Amino acid sequence: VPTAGRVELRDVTFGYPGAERPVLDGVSFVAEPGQTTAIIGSTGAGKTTLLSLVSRQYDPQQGSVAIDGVSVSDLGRHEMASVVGLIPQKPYLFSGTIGSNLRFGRPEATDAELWEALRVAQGADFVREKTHGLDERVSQGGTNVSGGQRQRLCIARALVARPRVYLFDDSFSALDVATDARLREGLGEATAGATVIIVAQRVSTIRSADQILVMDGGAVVGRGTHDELLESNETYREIVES
Ligand code: M5T
Ligand code: MG
Repeated sequence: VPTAGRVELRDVTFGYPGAERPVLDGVSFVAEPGQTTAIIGSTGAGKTTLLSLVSRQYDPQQGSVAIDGVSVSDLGRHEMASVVGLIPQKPYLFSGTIGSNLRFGRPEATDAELWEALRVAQGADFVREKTHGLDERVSQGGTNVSGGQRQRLCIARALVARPRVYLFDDSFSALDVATDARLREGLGEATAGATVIIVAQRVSTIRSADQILVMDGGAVVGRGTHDELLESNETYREIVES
């Protein structure tokens, strides 16, 4: 279990190529190993964009993004895969088998490790029901895996890779409350010691976080625990009470 993965953003400004206005403006925060940082904010606030900078799909125009003191721009693609596990808001699969998808970040993983990750991700049952199990073929646009199953496979894929940093982009909002609770309980154990950053909508997901960042219009407009923010932050109250 990793015990490092400190994420630090310093004064990050970013705009998409060709756009006139930046989407992120002066964002700074630290996410510590062993802790969960939740990010909350209205649609278009820049949450997904923020995660794409941490996973280095883009580089900021200003400021820095570092993991354990190393700028992510100094990490190679292969290295990046073992440092950061992103579970995207729109989960995707590669053409291949379920097993090859799960092994993407760590080709040497055993079948037992894949099943354990599937168990935690609440995906073992539906894979077991497939005729070919881990060898069942899936494709990018395939319909033999539902949206929710796709999401669980992406969570399992991240777990198999054992990264230092997990980025969950709205991975739990579509789950029913019971599955959500079961999944996050298992994840708590499986990701212990790593840095966990969760973009979330549900109060039950957010309130147990060690730190909550409130985003609005590309800026961090509040940070603290649930109780602290309820007390002090109007934007947080509006989001939580809506
Ligand atoms: C923030 C724009 C988007 C919005 C702003 C991903 C993406 C976003 N945008 C682009 O121009 N190009 C892109 O590829 O950036 O968008 P976000 O970061 O996706 O916001 P969010 O994750 O907080 O929103 P949501 O709806 O997921 O809660 O102006 O148009
Ligand atoms: Mg988003």
